[in-house]
Amino acid sequence: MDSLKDKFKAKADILATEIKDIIKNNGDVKLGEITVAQVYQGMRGMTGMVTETSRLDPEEGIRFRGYSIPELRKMLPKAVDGGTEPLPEGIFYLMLVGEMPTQEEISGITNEWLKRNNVPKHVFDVIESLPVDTHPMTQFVTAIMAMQTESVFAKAYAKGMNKKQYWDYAYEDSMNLIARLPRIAAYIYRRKYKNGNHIEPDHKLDWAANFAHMLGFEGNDMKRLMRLYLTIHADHEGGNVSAHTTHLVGSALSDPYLAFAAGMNGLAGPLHGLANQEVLAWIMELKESLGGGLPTKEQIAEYIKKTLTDGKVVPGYGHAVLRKTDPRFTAQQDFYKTYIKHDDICEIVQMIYEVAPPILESTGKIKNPWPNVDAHSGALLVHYGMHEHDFYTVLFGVSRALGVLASLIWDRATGSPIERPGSLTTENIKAKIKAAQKETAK
Ligand code: CMX
Repeated sequence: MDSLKDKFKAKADILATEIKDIIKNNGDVKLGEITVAQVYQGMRGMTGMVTETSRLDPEEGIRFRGYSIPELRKMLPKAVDGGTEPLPEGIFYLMLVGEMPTQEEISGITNEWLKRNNVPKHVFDVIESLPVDTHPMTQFVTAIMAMQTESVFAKAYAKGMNKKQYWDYAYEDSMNLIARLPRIAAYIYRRKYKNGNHIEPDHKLDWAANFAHMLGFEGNDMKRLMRLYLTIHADHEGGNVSAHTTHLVGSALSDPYLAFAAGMNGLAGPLHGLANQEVLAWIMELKESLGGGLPTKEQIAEYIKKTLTDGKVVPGYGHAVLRKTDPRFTAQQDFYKTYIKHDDICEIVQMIYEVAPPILESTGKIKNPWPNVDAHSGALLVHYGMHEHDFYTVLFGVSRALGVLASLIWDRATGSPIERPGSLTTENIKAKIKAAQKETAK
């Protein structure tokens, strides 16, 4: 067993027993009440699942195992060659075992992923069978599905697997998947935008730097950005569409390939991960409509108002849980100020940040007028030369694998059951409202 797996097993045995005790002794403790509005409106604020890897506070933003993003940027191990941003290997380790990793433990994961990164040829063949202009997220999901042939979980289950072994095979599949995703993503990028001129992995590089290399970006800048990018997009507690879908599909004991591909289909939606592509397209449309250059704040305000009157959303703004500026936005803003200092698109992102919130607030219905993670990411990518907006969600997906697969391993280790919430018809709800009104009239 590798040392991460050993460590996980030790922690999982303790927590699985604890969870059994909690359910047995305190299973009837109430965690909240469910309202009619919550049932109709996307289950907002309704606690309905357990996710060990991270927790989202509406006012403060995400904490991974208790650590905020600024803390993680300081504390997680960096690349030994003078890296200044955390290595995503570290956030995975932290999410999986709940401890801050040492530099040595990080190198262990880098090496483990390098060992596992070979993508079977048929996966590339399947990608090649799609029209080259197929959206990169569709190519990505198709490739993950094609790679399901490699699932050790599915094979072991078919042979007859004891429940106690689920986590072990889920771990193996997850580690293999994470190791291979950058290669697949880079292949799609080079196929679609670089005439199929592919770049082999460099076995001397860490996971994020190797990804930048395979995408075709040499030098420190993109490597540093990828390390930050792949760290901060990794997880956002369990209820977001990609995490929840992975958890839900995995709850049917669908293997990690099937579960993760399902999650990625959710990430490809414009209200979730695709918003990073939308933001850039929206900014470029504004720039082009004004003939290039920097717009004024008045022009930005007008553009936002027009977006709203056209019945569209302002991409990169708002959130289902957050009620403040997303700390993942702030981390990218800080990255811009530290390493880039001047860039037109990043300046437009800043100007939108000043102009948009009061306009969104004035609609009286948008609960969070502040920017989310997607409001900034594209501007940094464009600065370093990645102009292909429709690829951005794939980068998000590669990172999101770290969180949702760490959670999936936990699900299998703690015996998390098939998910099956109840539902009502509107007739049922009307009857319940009537009964409640009768009760208060008494
Ligand atoms: N622009 C315009 N209208 C918005 C808006 C925005 N940025 N954010 C919310 N609204 C609207 C909603 O569409 C809704 O309108 P209706 O009542 O007409 O249906 C109303 O305001 C209330 O919505 P809410 O409760 O504030 O927000 P939700 O929890 O329903 O939705 C989200 C959250 C993220 C889908 C929404 O804010 C949005 O569409 N934002 C733009 C897309 C985006 O940036 N998504 C990325 C989110 C982060 C991620 O997952 O990656």
